[in-house]
Amino acid sequence: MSYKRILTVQDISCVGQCSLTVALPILSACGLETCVLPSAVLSTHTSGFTGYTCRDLTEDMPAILAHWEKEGIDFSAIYTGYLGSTAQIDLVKELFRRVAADGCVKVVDPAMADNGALYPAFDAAFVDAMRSLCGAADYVLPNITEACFLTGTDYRTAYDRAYIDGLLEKLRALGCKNVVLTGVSYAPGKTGVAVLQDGVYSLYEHEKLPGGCHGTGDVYASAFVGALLRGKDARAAAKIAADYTVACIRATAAVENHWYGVTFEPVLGQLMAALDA
Ligand code: PXL
Repeated sequence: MSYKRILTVQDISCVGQCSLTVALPILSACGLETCVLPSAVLSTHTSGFTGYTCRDLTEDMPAILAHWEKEGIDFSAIYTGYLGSTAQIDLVKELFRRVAADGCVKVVDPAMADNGALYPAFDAAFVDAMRSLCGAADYVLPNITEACFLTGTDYRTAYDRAYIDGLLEKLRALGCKNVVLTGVSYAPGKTGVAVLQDGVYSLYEHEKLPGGCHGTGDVYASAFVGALLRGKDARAAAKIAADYTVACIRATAAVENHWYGVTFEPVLGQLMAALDA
């Protein structure tokens, strides 16, 4: 039996159901040994809470990497989510060089923006650094806002296939081998994921549920990586992750006053079943 060890690098938002508190349980449920490199510890995530604490762990990261290297520890996949600074992006590039096993799958979720705007912590220099990290990835998973920032494209809420094709091609021109673009909606009531896998376009469309939920990007990316590492191709993994995310959003809507995150736990069984199908 092949047993895969994956490293995920992102923050721990202690409360908020995003980043590591989502990635770790989802990847474990997918049957993967999941190692973590926490980039920061925050009391909550930064979207909707005020007065959160944040301890940046950038200074600890080089010593952690050096220790792993000394121990001969390497990874079948490295998956990055929310990163706090350009220094952390540089460290991820070091990880790609120094602890990637042969054939290591590098997945970058450029978690930095949504709904046409950057998250509060980020600026143009961060976008430049993220662009360069995406160029070193096998798979990138931006939403449309992030794709626009990465490619210098005007953000639009109404668009056609040519606009999406333009984003996918410009992302590929950065050096990313495969692109999974989330939140692609060509018709009211529908949304989906556009995948450019080895240059071949596909779209998985599904129902668009009313109301957004914070953290869906992290749920989606974690489930996608889990499915990919379980041997699905990008197209199949994109579908499995989309179906799971829809189930999570539905489950969240059933919980009163749960505004800050996605209740992904009660439907983990659905993800596991989809991987075995
Ligand atoms: O879900 C992305 C995310 C992760 N981590 C932190 C965040 C956010 C989005 O706002 O603030 C700390």
